[in-house]
Amino acid sequence: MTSPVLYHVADGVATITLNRPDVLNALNADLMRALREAVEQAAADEAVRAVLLTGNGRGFCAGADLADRAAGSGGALADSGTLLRERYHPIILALRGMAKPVVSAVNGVAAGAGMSLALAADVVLAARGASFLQAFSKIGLVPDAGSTYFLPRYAGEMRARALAILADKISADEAHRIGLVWQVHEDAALHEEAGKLARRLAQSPTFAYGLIKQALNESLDNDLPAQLELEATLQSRASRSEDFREGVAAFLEKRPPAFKGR
Ligand code: T3D
Repeated sequence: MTSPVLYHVADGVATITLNRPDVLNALNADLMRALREAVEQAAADEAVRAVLLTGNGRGFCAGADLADRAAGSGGALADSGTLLRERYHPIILALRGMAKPVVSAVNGVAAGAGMSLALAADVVLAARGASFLQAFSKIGLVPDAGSTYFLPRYAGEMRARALAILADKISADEAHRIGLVWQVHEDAALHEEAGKLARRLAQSPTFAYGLIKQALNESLDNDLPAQLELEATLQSRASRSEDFREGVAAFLEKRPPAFKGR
């Protein structure tokens, strides 16, 4: 049987590919299980210093597999809240919380929880032909898997409300314009550009990246004194790292740094 998620490590980058192209990589129980395993493996593996999340075929991810839901996988009567807590939340929290950078390469449509998944990355790249859709309200659901957290923070409150309520599909260029995407690349170039970026990140100061993620994860929930204190605590740890010593030495010796990630 074909694996619903492909996992490949090279050059310090774990590439996780959603692999149900016939249904635009919709999230069924098997895919969710495999995705969680892949994300947790990437987070735990010290040889992995960056993660690249993408989709196989013409879609990135069409969100929850509605046929699977209708057919009763996970229990026809299963409560969506239970499914979210058991299947989705551990993945979103692991992507967000892992102490290494995550890049999503959105190769095609990202709908519903598929859009949430894309936005859970630290850097979102998209193909020009990709699109984004808060599909939830079209089927009488509420945005989930972090969409109501990420959207107002990235795009602002009005755009978050309009995207969630209207559920209109927006292009990659529009997503870039409103702050949901870092860069848009031509369709044929996305894979190469995303790989290049992930490999660059995998050569960079991973320990500091973990601390940067922590600072930004907590930023919008803190007031200024609390955030200043968090920065000082994290900087104290960063300044004791091998990479900091190497970074300063490389600067003074006018050579590129060779970061080890610790
Ligand atoms: O209870 C819970 O599970 C809670 C969790 C909820 C999380 C959620 O994500 S809810 C939102 C679920 N997702 C959607 O509602 C999106 C549904 N899909 C679409 O609206 C469209 O497919 C797209 C806009 C994403 C793409 O449209 P298009 O025209 O490019 O492709 P298509 O022809 O609609 O889809 C291609 C195939 O994929 C098609 O199969 P077929 O006809 O070739 O055999 C289609 O049925 C299948 N597909 C697309 N999305 C899903 C799907 N199959 C199952 N589940 C899907 N979500």
